[in-house]
Amino acid sequence: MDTPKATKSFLTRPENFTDVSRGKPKPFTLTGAALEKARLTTATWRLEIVSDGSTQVAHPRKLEDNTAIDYATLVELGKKHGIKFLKAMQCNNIAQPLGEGLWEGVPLREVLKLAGKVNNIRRVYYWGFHNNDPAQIFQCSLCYNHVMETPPWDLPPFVAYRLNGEPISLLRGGPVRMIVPWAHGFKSVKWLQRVTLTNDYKANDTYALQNNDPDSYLKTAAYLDDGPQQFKAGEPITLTGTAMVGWSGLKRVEYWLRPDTGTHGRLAEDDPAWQKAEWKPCAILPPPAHWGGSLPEGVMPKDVWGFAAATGKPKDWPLRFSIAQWTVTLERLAAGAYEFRARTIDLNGFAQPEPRPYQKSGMNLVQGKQFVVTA
Ligand SMILES: Nc1nc2c(c(=O)[nH]1)N[C@H]1C(S)=C(S)[C@@H](COP(=O)(O)O)O[C@H]1N2
Ligand SMILES: [Mo]
Repeated sequence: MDTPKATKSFLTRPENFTDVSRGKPKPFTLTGAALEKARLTTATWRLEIVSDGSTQVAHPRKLEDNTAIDYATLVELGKKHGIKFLKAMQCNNIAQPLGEGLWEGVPLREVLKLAGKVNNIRRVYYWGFHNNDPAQIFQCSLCYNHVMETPPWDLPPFVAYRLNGEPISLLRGGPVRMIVPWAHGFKSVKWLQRVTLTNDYKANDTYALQNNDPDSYLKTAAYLDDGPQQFKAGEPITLTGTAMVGWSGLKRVEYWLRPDTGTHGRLAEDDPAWQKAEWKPCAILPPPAHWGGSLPEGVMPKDVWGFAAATGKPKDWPLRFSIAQWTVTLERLAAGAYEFRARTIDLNGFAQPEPRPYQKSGMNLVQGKQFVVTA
């Protein structure tokens, strides 16, 4: 069999991400003076780092005394501490990933150091620009440990200022956005403006209000591409899709094909058919042969996190927190109607949606589709 070739581009153009934004008006609709007043231009952007009264912060960074961090300071910090990394954005409540980018930013821990010594801290709260209506605040939080200490093989949370080799657009949450690599989108606050250091130990996440698990992290799961639903008998049938590589990594993608059972593709989560399903392997596409063409101009593969300096190739494949592509070719199918499902197996050996089928900590139900083979 020939090695399947990647069919989709690796990075999503910033304007083609599926947008998930609250707010009225949405910050990216502001222009001119309103945009400047919102401090959402590179010249007017500021980041505050303050205590909520429960911690002691040696050098708080505040708007009122002109000590808030500006864009130039952040970019300067990036010259020393900046990291480029690949990551897909995914919403806790939307199955398909929203898009994948090459992000660039400074680890949040380096930015926090600009506020000096902090005592009595347990959590980091942060929010993005919003209007004066408190109901519009989009905020969330991380525990202090996860900000300051991440294992060397994991990406830390970032204060990000570039996407796909360009400044982050207003549409994608620029000029500066938080990116929490292992988390769903709601931790990656757009239009970042304020960090509050607190002794509180509880999550304050806006997303926790809708019964979402505020500590959920990215799940490994397979998704099906759209495509033809009719084929001719005798012709090979190629089906493709993507897989999100979550925190627990991706071992393989599998498919299950069976004759259509006449339920319009519906199969209850507790249907005994799941237990008898025969799963067979799909092929995961290899990394692009030439990373140069897959990365933004001027970005060297060896400078991307997780790539080997000597070879310019990713050390692991598929890359965690990114999107893998898979394909399978079905041969000699008899005429008839079929149901096709795909699932992932993570590096722990868990088949999707296990080990945590609870969907409010990240959607990952097994997807399926139907197709017909005509004589
Ligand atoms: N300030 C702000 N940041 C935000 C949001 C928001 O509404 N306001 N939505 C969050 C959610 S729920 C998701 S899934 C991601 C979506 O990122 P995207 O619009 O860049 O795809 O942004 C997150 N950051
Ligand atoms: Mo989301």
